Amino acid sequence: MTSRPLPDLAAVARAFRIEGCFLDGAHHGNGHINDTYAVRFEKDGQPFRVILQRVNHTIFKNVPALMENIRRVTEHIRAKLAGLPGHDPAHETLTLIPTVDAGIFHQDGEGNFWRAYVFLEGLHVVEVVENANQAREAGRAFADFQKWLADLPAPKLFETIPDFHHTPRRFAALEAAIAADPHNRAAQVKHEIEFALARQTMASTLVDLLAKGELPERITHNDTKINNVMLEDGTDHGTAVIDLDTVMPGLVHYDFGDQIRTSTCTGTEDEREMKKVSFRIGLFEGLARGYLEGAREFLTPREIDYLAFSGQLITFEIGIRFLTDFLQGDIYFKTRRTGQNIDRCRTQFARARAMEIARSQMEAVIARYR
Ligand code: ADP
Ligand code: GN1
Ligand code: MG
Repeated sequence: MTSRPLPDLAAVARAFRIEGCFLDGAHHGNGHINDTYAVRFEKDGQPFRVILQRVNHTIFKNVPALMENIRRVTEHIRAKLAGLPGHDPAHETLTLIPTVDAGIFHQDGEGNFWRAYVFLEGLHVVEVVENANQAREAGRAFADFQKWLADLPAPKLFETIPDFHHTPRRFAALEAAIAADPHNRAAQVKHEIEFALARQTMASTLVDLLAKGELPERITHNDTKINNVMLEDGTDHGTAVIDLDTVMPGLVHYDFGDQIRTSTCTGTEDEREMKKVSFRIGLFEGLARGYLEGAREFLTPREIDYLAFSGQLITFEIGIRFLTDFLQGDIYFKTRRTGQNIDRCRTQFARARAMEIARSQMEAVIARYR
């Protein structure tokens, strides 16, 4: 939005090793968490772009540890791809630009944390999947990402947001928000609260299987929405997985579930006309095919058994997070209008419900590609 003020991007850029003259900068992308800017420079008459990002340090309490995760993950992927024929490390993962004193982030005078990435040119993101090929490409890209990180050397990655996909704790947070109702909003969203409360038993399914050792913990992305993977211009080939703030130990179902949420439905995340929101089995088929093409070789049979279910669970989980944030006065997700979080919640619940209904069809697709 044009009215949002821009920080002094030229001053921020001076903290990084960027060889060129600053031209200008603008807000970039549609993330809900960080502040992202595309900044233009010029060197020897050639313009080029850089991404500057102010990391949300209210949400991410330990930015230095988070940045160390990102350094390790991107260096590991880069080294791995350098040895794999047909791959281009510079385009298939993010590249951090160091600060002038060789650090991986810059802290400004106000305590904000900044990082700089090489701008991934020739690639784009979509906000809503347009066809089954995009779903398949995104699925394969996230599967590759999980595969490439499977042998990341110890130590374990830092947990940047504890219990990020602990659905029962997300549910407990919703119950607390309903009880406190600090903005007197609960009365407006009775149906959504009812929908959520009726599904409490489902919430613990995955964390229980993890606790029992029936599903293995792996390194997962945890925020696999469709605008966190870059597709090649022209071909839509799934290329770089981005937004690495939540890469940490998790279940593959957190990733596949969030991909089902964002890659198999029509309508935007905050669509207000519910008739535009529908689950598309053809898009799910594309996604499942692409994901299993990449992940089949390392998944256990038990993990595959829960892939179809993960869609309804993770979509429900994100729905209750939007509902909780609405009740708490819109303090977590960025919003541009009042009611945006409740619109987001409604689309998630409509999607989750559609997946409940389509469950046996989804299972049949998984059975075909497993
Ligand atoms: P958030 O955590 O707020 O979602 P992201 O890291 O996902 O932030 O970045 C927001 C958007 O900025 C992405 O959806 C993508 O469109 C764009 N983006 C991020 N990093 C790059 C990059 N290195 N090159 C090009 N575009 C990028
Ligand atoms: C946030 O950062 P972004 O916009 O890609 C959120 C995800 C939610 C998503 C819902 C760190 O993702 O967990 O699923 O919004 N990220 C964080 O659109 O909370
Ligand atoms: Mg993002």
